[in-house]
Amino acid sequence: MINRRLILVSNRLPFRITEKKGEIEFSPSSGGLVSSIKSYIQKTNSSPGSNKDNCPVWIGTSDIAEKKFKDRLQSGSIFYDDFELAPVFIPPSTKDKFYNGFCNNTIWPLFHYFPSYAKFSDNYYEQYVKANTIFCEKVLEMYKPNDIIWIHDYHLMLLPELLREHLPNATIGFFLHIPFPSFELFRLLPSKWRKEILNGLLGADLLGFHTNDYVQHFLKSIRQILGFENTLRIITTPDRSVTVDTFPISIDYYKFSKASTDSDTFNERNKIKKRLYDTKLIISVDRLDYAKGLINRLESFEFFLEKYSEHKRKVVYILLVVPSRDIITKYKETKREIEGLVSRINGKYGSIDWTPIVYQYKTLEFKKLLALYLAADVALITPMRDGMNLVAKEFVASRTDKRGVLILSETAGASSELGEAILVNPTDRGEIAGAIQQALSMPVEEQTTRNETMQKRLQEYDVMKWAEDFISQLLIRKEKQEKLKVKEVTTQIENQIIEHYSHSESRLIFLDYDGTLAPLARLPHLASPGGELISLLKTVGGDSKNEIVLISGRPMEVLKGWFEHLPVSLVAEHGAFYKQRGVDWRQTVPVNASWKPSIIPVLNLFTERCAGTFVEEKTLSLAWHYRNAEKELGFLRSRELINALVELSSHLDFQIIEGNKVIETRARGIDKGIAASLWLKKKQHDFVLAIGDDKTDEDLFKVIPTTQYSIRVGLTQSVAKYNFKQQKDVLSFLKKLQTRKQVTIENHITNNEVG
Ligand code: GDG
Repeated sequence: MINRRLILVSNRLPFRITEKKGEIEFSPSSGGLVSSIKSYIQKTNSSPGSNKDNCPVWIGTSDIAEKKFKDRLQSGSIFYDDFELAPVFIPPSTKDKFYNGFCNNTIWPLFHYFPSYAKFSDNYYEQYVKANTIFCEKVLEMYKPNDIIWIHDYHLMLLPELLREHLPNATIGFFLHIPFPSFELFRLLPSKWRKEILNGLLGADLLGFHTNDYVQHFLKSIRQILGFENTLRIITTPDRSVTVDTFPISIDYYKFSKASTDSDTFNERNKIKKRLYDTKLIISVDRLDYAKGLINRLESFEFFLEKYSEHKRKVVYILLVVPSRDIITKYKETKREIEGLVSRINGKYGSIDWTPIVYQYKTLEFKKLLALYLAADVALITPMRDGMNLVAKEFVASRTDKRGVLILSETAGASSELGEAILVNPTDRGEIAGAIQQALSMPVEEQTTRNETMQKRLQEYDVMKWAEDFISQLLIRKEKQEKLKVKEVTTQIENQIIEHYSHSESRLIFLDYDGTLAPLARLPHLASPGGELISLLKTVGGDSKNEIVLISGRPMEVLKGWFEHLPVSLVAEHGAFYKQRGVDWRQTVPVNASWKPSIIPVLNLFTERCAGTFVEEKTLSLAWHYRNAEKELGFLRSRELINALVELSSHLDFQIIEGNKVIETRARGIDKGIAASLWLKKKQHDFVLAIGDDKTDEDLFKVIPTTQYSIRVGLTQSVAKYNFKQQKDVLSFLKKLQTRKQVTIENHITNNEVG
């Protein structure tokens, strides 16, 4: 049970807000989001609704004038339907360019794969920034420590980061209700905007998308544009980690499944059935939008009437289009086109007693909408692109009679969960016509089986579960993120480690080489150890209580040449080979290197394509270095190389590791952690320390006991306990460790002598 307040932020407040006789009136929303949050609050709060301090806050705009709201607000906050409502007011000059401009004339078409409809206007973007800033101010005004902030949708993609700047520790989630497009489309946004949008989103702790495809598209854009790597679905930025995951939104299943038991709804359904007599009914319900595929759908229906002419006079298509954004030119044009097509098809095929398409451009009362779902034989939902599409889910859920066939576009997010529908390509008129024919003649048993399976799935993950899942994941991720936070080594921490070191008898110290003991060099051979380091290793390694392990990605030969004469043990190739002090080299675990010949040509190709890069071949790994390439090109090629390698890694036995300006491939089953465990298991040590600077050292840090010490060089997020600011801090710390020990011993001796 958590009793943390929830702040929801969306472009619009999710209630109907009207003005009657100068007074503002609220009426309930039929949207699933409100009921899901209410259900979540009931489940998680000990006293839902009764405690106004803890009731969820909803921040958003409304069409009611600011002055009216202000009059109402003078009497305190607005509480409605168990929510505290906090209206945001965006000046008209900003609102139009923000909402109709950037949101719906740039982002919406681009994210729905209509790039040619997208307008790229600086002024639109400026107003988008401004509107997000106004939202930010409102959230800051409402925010209380410990609140959970959940931001919704493409209107507010800059808001997470704007908030993060003011509230560095806040818990912030973001959910995108529309598709996240492939990188090739996203990159069409001007550089500044696309970077700012991605950085804006990364201000959140958890980012939710409807489908795995959208998650993958987003991760690729992050890699290509910002250069931040991800491990599975966790993105590592220089100072934080952000989780990206799939949360397919759903509906209030119960509300729709009980529809048929409501007498008004059922009477309405019967009225429709009676009017149609024995004519079959096809329905569709969409907001007016070119992305909903209405034009292709109408053409497909026409094609159906032509090709399967036996259905003429035996089928009616009710096309319900809900008014939306009709001041935007493309929407106006779509409406005109729909109306032209409807009238042409009706004119061509209709007769006095039969109109093939019944077109309505309006919003239906909720019960009438349900009646339509219940009366339909076929629901024809064929968007060109749709984040999810709730109508498809609502239709299936409402059919407790298990009848009715759903035809659904494969490009709607909902198709990932509704595989028992007849899935179609929304551009393929022949396929859609065939699907209508198949649906109209589908045996009742088959309809029942398909619907039952889909209903079960929808019931299991309804919108209540969706909200619960998102919020609980957000809290879990936040907790994990805290553990990864950068914690710089302070004098106090240094002293504590030195103190522990001084009083220990058996010490194990793992030290990475490049970037840790020596600064990173332009070329690997230029980073040879200097005299100061060699003498330090001699002293520290020469202490009989110490076992020093130099653990590096370098090949055996290099480590041999540089360190074999010193009192240290060595680990080469990220753990593939090791050499215990005074003993010969050994291979850590038997692994397979048969993948190498397939990878070498790929790396060579990238070397040819990018001047200054080179391939380093080791026994069980290959490294492509791009430190000396032109910065932008090197980075771009490194992203392309990762993508090429990711594909190959699905059928070859190697893993990809991204280091500092190097992409490395190495045999699966070896890492620095596995090698370090050999030492940790061999003997009990009362002091363990590991220092490293790179991603590959994270495996090492993970195996260091929690009571001991791990330090990552650089103020980067890490599983290591602490961070050093820079490489040169390592040597000075090692020196302090050594000297302090001597000082302590000397003091001890002196004190004894005096005593
Ligand atoms: C966006 C994404 C994603 C429709 N007509 C009437 C009416 N509706 C209700 C439906 C449904 C909702 O409106 C439409 O939801 P969709 O999901 O189909 O589409 P968008 O509005 O584009 O929503 C979409 C969604 O966000 C959620 O994340 O699925 O992909 O584009 O609930 O029932 N309701 C009433 N009368 C109508 O005439 N009462």
